[in-house]
Amino acid sequence: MSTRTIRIALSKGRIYDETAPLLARAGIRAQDDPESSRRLVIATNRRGVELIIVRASDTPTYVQYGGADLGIAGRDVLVEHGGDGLYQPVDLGIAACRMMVAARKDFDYRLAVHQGARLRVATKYVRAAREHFAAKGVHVDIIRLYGSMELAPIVGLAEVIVDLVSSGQTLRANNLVAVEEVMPVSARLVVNQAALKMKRSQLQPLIDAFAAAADLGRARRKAAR
Ligand code: PRT
Ligand code: MG
Repeated sequence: MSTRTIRIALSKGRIYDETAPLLARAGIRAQDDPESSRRLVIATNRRGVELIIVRASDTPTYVQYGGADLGIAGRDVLVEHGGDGLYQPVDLGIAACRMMVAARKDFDYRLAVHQGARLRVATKYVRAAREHFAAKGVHVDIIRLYGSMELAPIVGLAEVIVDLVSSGQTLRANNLVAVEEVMPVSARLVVNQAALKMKRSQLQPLIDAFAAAADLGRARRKAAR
């Protein structure tokens, strides 16, 4: 059987930083550093395996339409995308954080919810936010932003935000507090469903290698705690 090139879609920054060790454990090393290179297609030490560098929120789209066979994307990004055409076989446990509802310290979120107040919610996670508040029976007006959500409650654009929190420093620096969890977030391996059928013999070993590398990473993090 002829071998076809396998493309893996990744974003720079924390996804690449935390994926590189998993790739290394799977025997894959990038020939250029995506952080410093301007190349968007990066060869690896493995013939027939290349990395493509995309915007984090574009990863599921590249994989859905077959621009890449595999990709690594945060659960936050996958929920907003919807997951059509994607198989999600492995939670890699990397780039972990929590999606939270946050508000100004002087805003009584519980009371507002209890009183049935209509809340303005500023977020780039429109779908996740809508589903979260609908499940709680809270009426909301979603205000879509593309970044710096923390500013919205400060200037009165919204009562609350839905954003990712890891250390909590960004919230603290802006006098905001997390009031509720929307979901825990970590990065998942995603696979193009059609590619998995057509290139199963090439893709399955890679998927298995990612799963084993993720298990090892999880065991190491557990031992370090
Ligand atoms: O920057 P760009 O618009 O290209 O995309 P992106 O911001 O989605 O990409 P990137 O590389 O910043 O994040 C990629 C993925 O990392 C996200 O999709 C998440 O799944 C995951 N991740 C894990 C995070 C964080 N932790 C995180 N803390 N993504 C973003 N943040 C941001 C958060 O939005 C907030 O502004 O960091 C800030 C809070 O951090 P703390 O430490 O101050 O709490
Ligand atoms: Mg970012």
